[in-house]
Amino acid sequence: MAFTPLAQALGDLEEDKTLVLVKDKLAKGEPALSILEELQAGMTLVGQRFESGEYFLSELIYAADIFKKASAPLQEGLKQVAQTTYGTLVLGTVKNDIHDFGKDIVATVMSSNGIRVIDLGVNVEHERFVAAIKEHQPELVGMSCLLTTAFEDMKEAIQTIARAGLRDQVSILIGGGPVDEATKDYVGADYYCRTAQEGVIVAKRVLGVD
Ligand code: B12
Repeated sequence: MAFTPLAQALGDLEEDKTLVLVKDKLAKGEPALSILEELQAGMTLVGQRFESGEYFLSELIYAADIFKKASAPLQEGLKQVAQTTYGTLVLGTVKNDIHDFGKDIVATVMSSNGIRVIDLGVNVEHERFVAAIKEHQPELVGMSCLLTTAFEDMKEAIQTIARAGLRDQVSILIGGGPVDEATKDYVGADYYCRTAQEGVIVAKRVLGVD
């Protein structure tokens, strides 16, 4: 896979270069979402290097730190003031998983597109999804999951929603690094979304918004 210079700089843990490239792109008027996609690709590269043993946990933590700094100036660009509220999304990172960058971006981008977000945070117990559905009556539930070891938890969370008799009332969207279509089928979700933006497209389709 070929990486853009920005993705490569983040993948190589070149903090200064990453921050300068983001600044330049913003100054040139590149959309925040496309800059974010490059940063997401950079984190994929970090993940690959971690998996292959080239990077250790300290590098993973450093990459997270660079990502946080690099994505901070994008927040303004990601936020638009939505005029209307089309529906509600209950969102959380599943039990046993504490990754939250992706989830937070989903929350920002969904809110900017007129979807009210109830953010349950990370390491969300299955029953908390159920309680939030009962309380907020959302049309959509979003689950973020970055660990294959937590797929089982995601499946269990969806089964818990089903056992509570609430499954037919919500569309369940899932996403996160190692998640794909096969995961969606395995855990019994309705939609797999590769990016937050894809999530918005799916959410609007479910809500009947053009
Ligand atoms: C940064 C990072 C960390 C940081 C997290 C910081 C934080 N606050 O989130 C730290 C260092 C804490 C960390 C810890 C660990 N990590 Co980690 N981490 C990563 C890394 C490098 C990047 C993740 C990230 O932030 N990406 C950037 C964001 C923007 O992308 P994203 O999350 O994918 O989200 C986007 C889309 O996927 C989508 N999306 C995401 N969720 C959802 C949900 C919905 C509803 C929708 C619509 C869309 C959507 O929208 C987002 C924006 O477009 C990944 C590698 C990777 N390829 O993902 C490994 C990775 C996820 N980690 C991994 C591992 C193993 C761990 C640890 C177990 C390491 C350890 N030995 O302790 C721990 C686990 C802790 C735990 N219990 O959760 C592995 C998981 C392997 C596997 N197959 O399960 C990975 C894949 C690295 C690898 N290749 O080996 N990690």
